[in-house]
Amino acid sequence: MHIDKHQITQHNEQLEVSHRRRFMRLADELPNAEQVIGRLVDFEVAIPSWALGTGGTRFGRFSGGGEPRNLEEKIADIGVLHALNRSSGAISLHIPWDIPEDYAAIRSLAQQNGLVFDAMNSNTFQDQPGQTLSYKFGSMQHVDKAVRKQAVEHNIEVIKHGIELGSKSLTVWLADGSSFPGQLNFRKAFQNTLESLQEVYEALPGDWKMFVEYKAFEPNFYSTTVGDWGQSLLYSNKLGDKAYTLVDLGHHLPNANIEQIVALLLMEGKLGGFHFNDSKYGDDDLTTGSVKPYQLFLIFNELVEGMDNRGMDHTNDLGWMIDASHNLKDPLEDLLQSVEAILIAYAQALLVDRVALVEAQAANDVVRAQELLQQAFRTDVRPLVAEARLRAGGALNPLQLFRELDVRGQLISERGTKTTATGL
Ligand code: RM4
Ligand code: MN
Ligand code: MN
Repeated sequence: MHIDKHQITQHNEQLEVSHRRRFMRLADELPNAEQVIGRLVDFEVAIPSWALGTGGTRFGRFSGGGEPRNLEEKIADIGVLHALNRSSGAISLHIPWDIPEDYAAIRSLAQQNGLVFDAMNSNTFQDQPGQTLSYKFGSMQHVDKAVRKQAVEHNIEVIKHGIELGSKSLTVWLADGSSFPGQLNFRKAFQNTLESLQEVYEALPGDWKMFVEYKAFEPNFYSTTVGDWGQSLLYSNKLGDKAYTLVDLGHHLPNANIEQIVALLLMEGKLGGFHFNDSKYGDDDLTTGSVKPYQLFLIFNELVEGMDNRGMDHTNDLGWMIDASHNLKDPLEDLLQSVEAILIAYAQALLVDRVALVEAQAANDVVRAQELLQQAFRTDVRPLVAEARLRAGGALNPLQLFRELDVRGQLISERGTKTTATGL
């Protein structure tokens, strides 16, 4: 499945007149439309290899048709997304689900699709066929040194695959924790995990980053060994300059103030990566922006303010990634929606009048401060996002074109109706 330039051009020609009208009206009202467009053109969000198949719940999995059967097909799927929106030019691999057989071939396939390799993910939350020791009672925290060693070696293996592909970061998410009080000694579990992470850190190339992802609960339900941003920050501070905290939006307890967490991690120079998704209750992994778009905007507001405060490059200094996995929608349509929601929230955050906000805060003008944020949030920035995409060579309406071209139908005829992507 490949999308030709002329198919995009043809689609854009049909929508051009009405787009131009809406865009001109909006650009006219905004003081910084061109600057926002420039930022949007540069912005990239990595796509996780495990989001391309239909996700399941613990009760069942309903595979969709045409799911990618191997790494090559996953790269092709993300190539389609990137051709449509020009903002998904990176793939994040999960090992062992995506072990490359031929590095050079995979690198060149990615290049043909305009993709680079984002963070590599290790997996010590499942036992693999033929694995010597089990992770049933944890991996890096395990009471048995031999299990910890196996987990460390797996992570070093993942780094090696990443080096071959040109990745520059490793994300470690651990399912480690306990489900019953008394099961674990919290301090020992922490120390064991720290020691294991230190060994992995030692193997990290000089220009790599390590992201320590936290999660409040699940699969363990009493304690998690990297359970919140405080614990993740402890680990990354102890590990060193190449270690950072990774925030996954779905990994907090209900109603957590994620925007405040983001602000403080940025202040400490310890925010490294970001996993976008949305949720109502727990780690629901729903489409980004589908449930709480205002929260997404408030998070972006802190991201933009905090990155600017430290002189950070918006596109490259943080690892941006979607981490969602769905069981109702076409995964590719879902990802197109997520990327769009991210770009919308980012554009809105770029519209906040920062000078006026600082003044309102200094004057304790609470009403004005709220008005300034909501003025930005209530602006329909979709024409700016579409204009950025147009200038970057993408489709004015990626989702519409995806359906017009019957991409899923073509994938089903290429791959069949009963394919199952490796992953969760
Ligand atoms: C976890 C976490 C990780 C991802 C796995 C598949 O809940 O979000 O980032 O590696 O799911
Ligand atoms: Mn995640
Ligand atoms: Mn998750």
